[in-house]
Amino acid sequence: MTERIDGHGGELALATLRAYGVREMFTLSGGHVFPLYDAAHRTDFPLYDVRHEQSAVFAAEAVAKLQRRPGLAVLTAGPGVTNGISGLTSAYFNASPVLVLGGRAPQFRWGSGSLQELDHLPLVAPVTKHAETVFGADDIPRAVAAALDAALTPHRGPVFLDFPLEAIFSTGDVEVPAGPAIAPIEADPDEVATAAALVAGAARPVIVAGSDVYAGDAVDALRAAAEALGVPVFTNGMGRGALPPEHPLAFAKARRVALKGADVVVVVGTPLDFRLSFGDFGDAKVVHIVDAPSQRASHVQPAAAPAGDLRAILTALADHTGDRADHGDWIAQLRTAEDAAKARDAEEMAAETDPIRPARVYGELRKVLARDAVTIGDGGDFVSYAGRYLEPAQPGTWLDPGPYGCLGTGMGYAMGARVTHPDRQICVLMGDGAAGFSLMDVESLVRQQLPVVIVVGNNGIWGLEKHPMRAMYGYDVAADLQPELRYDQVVSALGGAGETVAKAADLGPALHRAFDAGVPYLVNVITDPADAYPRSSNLA
Ligand SMILES: Cc1ncc(C[n+]2csc(CCOP(=O)(O)OP(=O)(O)O)c2C)c(N)n1
Ligand SMILES: [Mg+2]
Repeated sequence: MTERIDGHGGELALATLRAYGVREMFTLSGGHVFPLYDAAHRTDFPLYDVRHEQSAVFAAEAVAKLQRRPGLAVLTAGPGVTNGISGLTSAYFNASPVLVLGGRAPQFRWGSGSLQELDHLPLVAPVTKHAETVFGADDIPRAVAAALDAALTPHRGPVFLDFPLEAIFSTGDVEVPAGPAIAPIEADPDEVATAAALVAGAARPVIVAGSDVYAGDAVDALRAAAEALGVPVFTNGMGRGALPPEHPLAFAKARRVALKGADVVVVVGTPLDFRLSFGDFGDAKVVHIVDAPSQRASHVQPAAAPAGDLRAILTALADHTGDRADHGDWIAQLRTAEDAAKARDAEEMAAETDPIRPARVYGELRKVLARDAVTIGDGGDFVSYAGRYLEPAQPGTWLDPGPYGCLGTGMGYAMGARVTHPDRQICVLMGDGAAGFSLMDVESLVRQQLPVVIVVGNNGIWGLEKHPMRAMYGYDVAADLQPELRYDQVVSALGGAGETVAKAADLGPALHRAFDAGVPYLVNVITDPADAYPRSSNLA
């Protein structure tokens, strides 16, 4: 059902956004975008404002990632838009359907030197699926709909529109599009059949499932495929939690053993990038299942690469009727490796050291977190440990920055998660370095009554950089922060609360106080600066 709207540019945009399921905007004030605020204000459309535009875009991205629908950030002309570019880029790498609406200096005197007069398009074009300037109010609904269709079409991603001042402030009278109608991409059935036969016939198959499995609402189909073919499943990104940790086919810690021993590796819904040794798994055949042909890797020759609707492809795998090998011994072998690694981790998570090691922080946190808690990682080593020691129990409960690896997502992601889940635990795991990028946005969270818990791993250094630099050069520069800085007092000053913890035994009670606080609460854990996350490549 379409609707005719007679109103200013902001009203026309907002009516279209509503039709596409957008339910809130994240923004930082600027006169160029006032009509969008006016439209929101007059229709009780929730509006959340922040202290740095990066947080607005990250908040919109968290909504997009968690809810699988468009997230909206509204940024003012010039510096508002440029401050949002790291967020847009993260959304691009994460395939998140984020729409950024930008203000823009007036077109009628373009070139005369208006305030904040910048052509944003060349800057955002490389990191968006669609970027357009909309020159007339009447054209706004069409443009918003086209942008959102592009954002929601697999392979998903961010889009950008800007509105010259006179376009958004003037009025139009137009039909508003009805909402998204995204046709699923059908994979080549022969390629799907080849993939299914390869997996079913493999002696030692492994599935690695990533973010697009969740984004494509294919979690149940993944589980069905894994169960039908008896294949162990590892996950990354938003794929984490797709199988509950207690599921007999859910694995996390035996990854190295699995990828080394596998004869067929099925990577679904995530690129063959640095996180997966660029798709090089020795002699194993690679099946790469992607949500759009554009996502096929050019640096690897997979044995099969079906491209299309992930739910349909995985359902076809589950329905495979041909021969299948028994993988019982292989699964048992991996389970032994998994259990051994789990036992080692359990020891580390219980270790009583002084200073506290990050593992213990996660050991204590695991006792406090509910199964549906949303955990957010923003930092270096401290977040690598989070990835290792936390086991998301449900899909859609884990937010990491993704392959762009941008520090500073913390408070924006927290805002988007809190808006998405008003009643769940929201917990940000932050390096002390990362804290510097977004902690001021605690003020936004306090003011708008969006309580979250922040646990800082305070080692007084940019750990993920300091340790590798020392290893490479024998010295390090630009890698130190103030030791034992009271980040909790920063949060208290901004209207939240918090405390510093230096003894392992005090962690548990502090975390309980944090989740009961009802305001943004920062637990500032003084951790061991000598502790370095073991990794093969440290460049980040
Ligand atoms: C915006 C941005 N700047 C710089 C980096 C490079 N970088 C990656 S991890 C890291 C150190 C993070 O330090 P901290 O948050 O304190 O976590 P730690 O490693 O100490 O646990 C840096 C500087 C980055 N990824 N993103
Ligand atoms: Mg640090």
